[in-house]
Amino acid sequence: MTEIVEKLRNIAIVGHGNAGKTSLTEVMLFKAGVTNRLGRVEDGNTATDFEPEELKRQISISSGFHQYSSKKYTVNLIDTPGDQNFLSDTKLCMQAAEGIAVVIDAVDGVKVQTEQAWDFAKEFNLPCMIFVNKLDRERADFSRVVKDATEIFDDPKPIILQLPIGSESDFRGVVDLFSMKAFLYDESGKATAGDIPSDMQEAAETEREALIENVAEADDELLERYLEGETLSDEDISAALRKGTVSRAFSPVICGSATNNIGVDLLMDFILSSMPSPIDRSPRIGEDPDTGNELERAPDPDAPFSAFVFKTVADPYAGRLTLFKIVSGKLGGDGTFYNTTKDAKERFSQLLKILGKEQKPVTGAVPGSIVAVAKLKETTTGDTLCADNAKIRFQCAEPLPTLISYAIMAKDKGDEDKIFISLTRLLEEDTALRIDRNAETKEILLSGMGQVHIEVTTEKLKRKFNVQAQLKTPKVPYRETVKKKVRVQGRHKKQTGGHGQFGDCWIQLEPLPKGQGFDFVDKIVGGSIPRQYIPAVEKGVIEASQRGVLAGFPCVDFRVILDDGSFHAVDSSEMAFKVAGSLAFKKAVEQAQPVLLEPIMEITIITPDEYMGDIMGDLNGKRGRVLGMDTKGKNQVIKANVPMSEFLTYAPDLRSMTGGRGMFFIEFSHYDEVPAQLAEKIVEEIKASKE
Ligand SMILES: Nc1nc2c(ncn2[C@@H]2O[C@H](COP(=O)(O)OP(=O)(O)OP(=O)(O)O)[C@@H](O)[C@H]2O)c(=O)[nH]1
Ligand SMILES: [Mg+2]
Repeated sequence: MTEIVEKLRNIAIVGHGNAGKTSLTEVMLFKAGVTNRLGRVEDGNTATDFEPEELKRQISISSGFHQYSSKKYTVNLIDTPGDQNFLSDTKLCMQAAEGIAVVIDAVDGVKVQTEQAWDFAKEFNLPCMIFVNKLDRERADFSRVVKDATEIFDDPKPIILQLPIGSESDFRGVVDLFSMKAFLYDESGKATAGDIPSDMQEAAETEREALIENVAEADDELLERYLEGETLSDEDISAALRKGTVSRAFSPVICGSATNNIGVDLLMDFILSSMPSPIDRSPRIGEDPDTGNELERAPDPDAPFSAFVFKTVADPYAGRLTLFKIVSGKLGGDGTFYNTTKDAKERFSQLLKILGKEQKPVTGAVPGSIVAVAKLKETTTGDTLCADNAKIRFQCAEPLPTLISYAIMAKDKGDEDKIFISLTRLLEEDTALRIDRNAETKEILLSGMGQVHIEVTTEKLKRKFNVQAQLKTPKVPYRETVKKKVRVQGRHKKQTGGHGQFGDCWIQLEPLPKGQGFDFVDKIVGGSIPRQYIPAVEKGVIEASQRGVLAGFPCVDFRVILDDGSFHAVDSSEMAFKVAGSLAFKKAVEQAQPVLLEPIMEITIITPDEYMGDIMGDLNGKRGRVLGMDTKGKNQVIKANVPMSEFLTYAPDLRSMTGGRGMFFIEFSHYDEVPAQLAEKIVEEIKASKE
């Protein structure tokens, strides 16, 4: 059984959007005989892009899973999305892989999203290889891409394993520097091995020398022999190539063209020979849920069962599908396990493997397997599953933070609850979404990674749950505060006929420093207001502060000191003092120079150098304040404070400024005063919208 685990490969295909990951996956499945027709992204018939939202846009939105067998090996491919909007799924699904193949477009080169995927690999300590794709395209440039990759990716450092033969429309094959053979491809993707073309002989020899030196460095003993001038055998080099790849000493670079079916067979061979199996990875560390003590699980079939859930798919008919990776032990075709995260026992009736859009029952699975079950009751993404009698909890990666929010409403009146319930279901499968009900503005806020992400979500709402949603830019949660100290009287008196009402208080209102909220101080002496009425005054103040005098936003950062008042033996009541407190507060705010506060966000923008000018100009125009700048690889990183109101829809702006090459993170920072002129305009607009 250990041999099955040794011969298992879980490879995530990652890289920037449009690099050719889905096309490459398609060719691999075709070559392995899994499919009998080669699909194309343009025709909407690939094995791993099948959701209507993907077909419409011709991009991957959710990671696709598929499997092939070759030479007694089983290879699971995870075709991840490269678009910024869907990178959270990429990150979470990369956890199920033992190694990644980074696809780089030979024309576009390394992009910000390529770097992000590379950073995720580093975070998960995943071995990497690079496939330089689209060498058939006009302006494709293998050396430039490798040079860029070497500058940007230092850990693990790229090393060249192949050279392209011919370029652009004349791209015909590759020279393999390990076997020192040329592979030339015909139109069907069939390779003929032969001698290296004479004009490439010299370059190939130089590169082979560099390769062997790099590879030898992964093994001290080998390096010593190499430095002493010994000629290393093919077995030595091949073993060291595998060792260095698996230990992240380097990441081998190979090349080809997915759509022209060049170099794909060599990629498949490399996955078998040099990429890690579950056994090559160190045991996964977890903790005992009862004691918090560290525990570990190795990919041993005889160890107790443990697994973690990295993805959930919401299906309104078939129910929830839970995808998990088995870390240790075995699982049968049906049975039970324990969910440590939810503290719940779960039962499943059919273990499944995922083959594109289909699921196929399996009778069992070993460590390292990527499998799924349907209709679990409690389990969601990120949970740990394990044997009842050997509990463990693993740490899972968090989804990426959301970047953009929209107010979401039902198109048809009365569908609001349905929207909310359906969104909750979608949140199960897409953990990069967030919904909040804003108590202040009464809106349902849908937050995600970008505009396209939010749009796709409304399309899924329609398709999966048959509810139509409308999106609107959300309202900005402004606040109000005061700038001056004042003292006023609040007097509530109604003493005409029957039982009257009487409450009278004097309060001081003063500003507090930013972010301090609210403070109420009781300084009544001599019983000018009886004890039992003092909380009522405070209640009145709090109630009035919920709706500020400027535009009805909550008032914050102030102190109220109650220092005097009077009462009536019969007519005073809690209600009367509450009204008095409320009146006093409103009067005080009007005199205390009220101002509007707006939420300020901290934004981090990562962009290639050439767009810096445009981005900085745009930041200035949007009242941004730059906090600092830094470089990261070939990119610039800008940090700035920006008003939320100006950045509600920044994703499309940045996309158009940088041709999709820039990206950003944004999070709430603090509240700050709105410049007076602008505040006036906002207040007027809000008043007008209320009328
Ligand atoms: N000329 C050429 N085009 C290619 C090659 N590989 C892929 N393409 C085309 O590039 C486009 C994008 O390919 P995909 O396979 O969808 O790219 P992807 O990396 O999966 O993109 P996302 O899923 O959006 O991240 C499609 O139009 C493909 O036909 C190639 O080797 N050469
Ligand atoms: Mg794709």
